[in-house]
Amino acid sequence: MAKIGVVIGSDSDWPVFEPGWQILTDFGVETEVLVASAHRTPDVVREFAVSAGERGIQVFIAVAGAAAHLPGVMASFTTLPVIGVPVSGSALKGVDALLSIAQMPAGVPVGTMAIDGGKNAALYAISILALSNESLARRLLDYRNAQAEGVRKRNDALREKIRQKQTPAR
Ligand code: RP5
Repeated sequence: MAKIGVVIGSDSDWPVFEPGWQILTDFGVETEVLVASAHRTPDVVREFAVSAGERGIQVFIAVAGAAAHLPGVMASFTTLPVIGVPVSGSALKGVDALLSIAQMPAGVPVGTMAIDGGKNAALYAISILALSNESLARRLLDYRNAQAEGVRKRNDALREKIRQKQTPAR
């Protein structure tokens, strides 16, 4: 079974990724989560990246805030796809992390999500795995269809509310 390696720069980043972890779990995708920092524990980061193949990891998600080097450092140690999630918890509200993660020099890419975009990181990772996993591809389509149905229902509810307000009381 395909596995996603999730590395978060600090346990304080977990609330940003927890909704994404929930999605991965709901899709039946196994995760291996590690707290490790590109600055504070660089050796642990390297070990996690280079040993991925033997543990069945196919995609990495790296979540970090402030001067967020973690996704880029992970990507430097592996050719597996690395999806970066900038965290908003800094004085610059995540703009620092967004630029650090997105502005990788050419040669070692990191796919960058929105600030605090943990859910999309999970869905993007699933879409990569779904390229070679039909059952995941079907579940991803079901997820999209359910989402579209939710929008239709909210549209109907809002239009009904507006209609009732427009109807003059007798
Ligand atoms: C970054 O510094 C982490 O990813 C986190 O977003 C931020 C603060 O870390 P803590 O001081 O909460 O451990 O490296």
